[in-house]
Amino acid sequence: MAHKSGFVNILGNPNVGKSTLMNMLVGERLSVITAKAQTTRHRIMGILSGDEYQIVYSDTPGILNPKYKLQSAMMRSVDSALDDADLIIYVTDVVETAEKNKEYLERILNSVVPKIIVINKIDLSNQEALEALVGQWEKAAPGIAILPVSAKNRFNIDPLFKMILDLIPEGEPYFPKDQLTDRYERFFVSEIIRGKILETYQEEIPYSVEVEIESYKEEEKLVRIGTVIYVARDTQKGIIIGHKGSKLKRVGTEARKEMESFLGKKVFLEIFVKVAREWRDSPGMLKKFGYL
Ligand SMILES: Nc1nc2c(ncn2[C@@H]2O[C@H](COP(=O)(O)OP(=O)(O)OP(=O)(O)O)[C@@H](O)[C@H]2O)c(=O)[nH]1
Ligand SMILES: [Mg+2]
Repeated sequence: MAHKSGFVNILGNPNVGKSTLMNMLVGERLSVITAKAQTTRHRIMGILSGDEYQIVYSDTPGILNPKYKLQSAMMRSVDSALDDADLIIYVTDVVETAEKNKEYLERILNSVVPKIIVINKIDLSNQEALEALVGQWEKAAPGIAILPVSAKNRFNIDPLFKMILDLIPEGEPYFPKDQLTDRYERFFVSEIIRGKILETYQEEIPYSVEVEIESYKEEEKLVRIGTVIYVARDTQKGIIIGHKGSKLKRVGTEARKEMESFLGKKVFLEIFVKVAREWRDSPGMLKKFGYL
């Protein structure tokens, strides 16, 4: 068999399980998963290589109508994933219908790239409801393969992998076969903190936060990591820190533990909180944070 390789880009509305699916397909915890919508802000590649294939998955931010410049930048990374795909996996779930975000869906359906529609979270549904939903999707996307899965329970992930392998083109690998992603460790370390922030704080706070790694020093027995949490308003600083620093301390402890298991080394973690006023609408700050 000739070698196959391709870009398989995972798109869909917020919170449908795109990151969970990519992590399952790659077999590594690359993308942050939380119960909150808009967890993923960047396009993140997860590369799966075998002797005869290389699949370059891209996890992307959920599709939304941008309300500030950060969200516009997030949508540009979704658009870029529409452009360079060899195969698009459109992820939906048993909660939403084909009516949700129809405009963008039309754009995806009209693209010439091969597509698979994955209906995720079927563990939350029943046979009858699922059959009705599959029927809806068959009408909305005639001729396109539809596969119900449960990414969280790894149900139907192997059949999905076989479909993907079947649909990607023949070609040489794009990356060295031992490369897992296009991002450096620093990125994943900052994402671990952002994930903890998403889990710890309510309402606007997690969406107003950006995490920057200021220093990263690998020593023989430990990694020293200096980070800054940026908030968009003065009042948010106190909320992040919490009473006598309690909330931030919890975020720090949990993040450090996860970093240690990710890096396989002890971590010395320092976190500072700074205000970058309305950074989500500031081109300069968005550039500094790697969105532009
Ligand atoms: N019950 C159930 N929950 C799931 C499944 N897959 C993902 N989830 C949950 O759905 C939530 C969102 O998952 P993510 O993978 O972060 O979703 P996403 O599409 O990447 O979200 P954004 O990055 O915000 O667009 C998390 O709480 C997951 O645990 C599944 O198969 N079944
Ligand atoms: Mg995500």
